[in-house]
Amino acid sequence: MPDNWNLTPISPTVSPLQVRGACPHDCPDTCALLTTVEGGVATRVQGNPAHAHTAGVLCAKVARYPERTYHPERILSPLKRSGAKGSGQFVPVGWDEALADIAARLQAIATRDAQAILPYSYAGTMGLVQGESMDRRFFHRLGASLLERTICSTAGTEGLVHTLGGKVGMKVEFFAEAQLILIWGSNSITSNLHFWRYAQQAKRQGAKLVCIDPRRSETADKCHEHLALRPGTDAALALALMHELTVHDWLDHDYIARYTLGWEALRERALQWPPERAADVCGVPAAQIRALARDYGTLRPAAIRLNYGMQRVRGGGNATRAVACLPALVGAWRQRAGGLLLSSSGYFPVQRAQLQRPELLAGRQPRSLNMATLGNDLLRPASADFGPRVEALVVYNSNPAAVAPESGKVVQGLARPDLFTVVLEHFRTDTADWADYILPATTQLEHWDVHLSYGHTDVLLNRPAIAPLGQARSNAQIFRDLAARMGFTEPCFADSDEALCRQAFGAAVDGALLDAQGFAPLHLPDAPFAQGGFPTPSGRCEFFSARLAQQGLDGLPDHLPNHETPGAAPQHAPYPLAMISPPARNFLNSTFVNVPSLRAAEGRPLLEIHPDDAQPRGIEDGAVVRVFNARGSYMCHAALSTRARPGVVHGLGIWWRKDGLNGTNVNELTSQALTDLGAGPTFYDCLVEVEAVADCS
Ligand SMILES: Nc1nc2c(c(=O)[nH]1)N[C@H]1C(S)=C(S)[C@@H](COP(=O)(O)OP(=O)(O)OC[C@H]3O[C@@H](n4cnc5c(=O)[nH]c(N)nc54)[C@H](O)[C@@H]3O)O[C@H]1N2
Ligand SMILES: Nc1nc2c(c(=O)[nH]1)N[C@H]1C(S)=C(S)[C@@H](COP(=O)(O)OP(=O)(O)OC[C@H]3O[C@@H](n4cnc5c(=O)[nH]c(N)nc54)[C@H](O)[C@@H]3O)O[C@H]1N2
Ligand code: SF4
Ligand SMILES: [Mo]
Repeated sequence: MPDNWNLTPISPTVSPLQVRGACPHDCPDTCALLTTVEGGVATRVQGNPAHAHTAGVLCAKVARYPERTYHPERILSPLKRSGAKGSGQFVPVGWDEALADIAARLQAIATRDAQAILPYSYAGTMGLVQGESMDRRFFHRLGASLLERTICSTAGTEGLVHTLGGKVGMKVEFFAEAQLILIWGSNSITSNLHFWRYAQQAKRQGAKLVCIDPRRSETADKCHEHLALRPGTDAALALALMHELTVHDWLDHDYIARYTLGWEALRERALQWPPERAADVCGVPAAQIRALARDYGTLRPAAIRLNYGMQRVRGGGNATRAVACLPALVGAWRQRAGGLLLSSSGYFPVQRAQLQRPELLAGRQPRSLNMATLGNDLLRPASADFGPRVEALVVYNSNPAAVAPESGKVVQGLARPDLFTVVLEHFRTDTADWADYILPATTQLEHWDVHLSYGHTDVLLNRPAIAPLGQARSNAQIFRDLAARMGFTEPCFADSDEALCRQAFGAAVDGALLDAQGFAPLHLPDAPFAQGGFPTPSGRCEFFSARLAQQGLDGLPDHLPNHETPGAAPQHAPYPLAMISPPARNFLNSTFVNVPSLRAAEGRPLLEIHPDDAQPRGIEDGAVVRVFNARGSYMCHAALSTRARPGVVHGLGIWWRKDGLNGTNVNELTSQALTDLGAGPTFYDCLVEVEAVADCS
């Protein structure tokens, strides 16, 4: 069936103009943007009031988009390293010279073994065109190493896949009609603002809001209840809730019998988790667990907003499975305002094979490297097991020196004189500092793209509002240009960015509607699992997963203690505090850290620490502290705060390393250990010690 995508370009002569776009950031809200353009300059970026989820409101970060776009430090021409690696010395060069040199260097490596080339990208833009189209074609054709893009969500994803069948769940708008909302591992006011609007609506209509989070976050402040459990203990809590639902018979037996699998086995496991046992593990009062179970067992509709904050620990996959079992037990899915939402991205009919062209591998099966272990992999020698040493790294849409775990090793790898590094960027990030070439990329205001959402169920189109600044080119254009230099002649390397937009969804989405209003809804039932129909192999909610059992894993969800539990192993003894490092409100991972107004709002790199932990260490509010473990050390200012529970400290936000008092950030401390399912990183499974530093700044 032909698609009806028209993609009319904007008129360059009308001024002022309002151009419809989409927020590109890694945020569940995927807002619809309206950019005002005057004389070719973007003067204002607002939320599109016509888009219901955006409702005309943007977060503080993206409301500052012109400030970021026209930032005096934007990279506007290709830069070639002119001093020692990491010296920060670069000279501008023309595109022809840069592309020719990069192509020659990659070609020389590929002639020996293309797997020595590693692409590294994540979600700097979530756009399907600038994030996962021409780039994938290029690396597939080359035969480069594949990248497992695990850095954020794979533990939770696998947890959902093995329970509900995929990244599917409630429609976000129906949270507004719930009577009970569990906000679980999510600081919604910071990282999911437009969901919070619906939660507020529910609250005004009498709903009870409960926050489950080790940190007393801004969101916890505004909920009726806050359960401040220890990091990595969510499965224990969920099992104790099941215990209570079972012993009080707050179960929907009919739903369980018709639409679930493995209840008898799960029941037995749950009965091993009386609230006292979980209270011990989670560090919360048993009475609080009992009260939560009563609410969840008796209030309807009951909705859970799960977020990825709770799966960045060893047992993150199992914890997601345990929580995802709860709605089926009480039949919450029967109502459209009941159930659970972690991610809605599985609903979108993206034509990934069309976009990425895996057939360009032509039968080759390159090795696959996990982006969460970049530090180790950059330092590994060639071996039969590993394959060739990584000789070239091409980074785009990511800032691994700042965001990847155990960043001391990442930086040691980037500093290798024999590593050829190309970084496509807007700014001189911590990663770009180590590049051999920095290539200037366009921002969302300057290129075409099309977006799914992981927080709502609309497709969004992004039309360029302004011409590329300086010599910037879109990621897709840069890989198209590199393909041409490498002599790749397959017709798919000629596809324009607009053609890629069309290919992302084809006829599966109403292109005319997208063209006209900038967004188009998917057509989905309001209560997707009211009568079962889960996208699992059995069609049921799988409490017991035969697929996991076949892999030799536990078929039932269980509580798995963190890799790093205070006192559990001799090597952990010197590090008694658990550190989590959740998002800062005014940054988006490590993006926006260099935007002056947002940086001013965020203040300076901080460690939140409870007064009971600070006092015996002689740490005063505002003092410079050294946070350390066997992997490294990070210096910042202490914020004495009861937002922290005793025993847990918080290093908020992903500041750039170069902003740290000793040139590091929190990821100097995090480990490369992986999660139980999905081989994800364990950022919040990290023990540290903190000491006051005599004098510094
Ligand atoms: N402003 C802003 N928004 C963002 C981001 C950002 O950096 N800044 N990041 C974006 C990205 S990449 C993502 S993946 C999404 C979601 O990003 P998430 O990482 O899910 O972020 P939050 O919603 O802040 O939720 C994290 C919450 O989980 C809590 N937490 C930590 N450990 C545990 C635990 O073991 N159990 C439980 N129950 N809670 C725990 C933290 O204290 C924090 O309040 O947000 C996106 N939105
Ligand atoms: N300690 C700790 N570490 C974490 C987390 C945590 O909670 N704690 N969260 C983790 C999570 S959830 C995630 S998702 C990762 C995020 O890690 P990343 O995906 O690396 O996210 P950012 O740090 O925002 O870096 C994105 C970069 O892409 C660039 N960019 C944006 N748009 C474009 C474009 O169109 N073209 C090109 N070439 N570049 C572009 C931006 O300028 C920015 O520097 O970090 C993880 N790291
Ligand atoms: S970062 Fe999130 S809340 Fe902010 S504009 Fe983008 S999608 Fe909306
Ligand atoms: Mo993420």
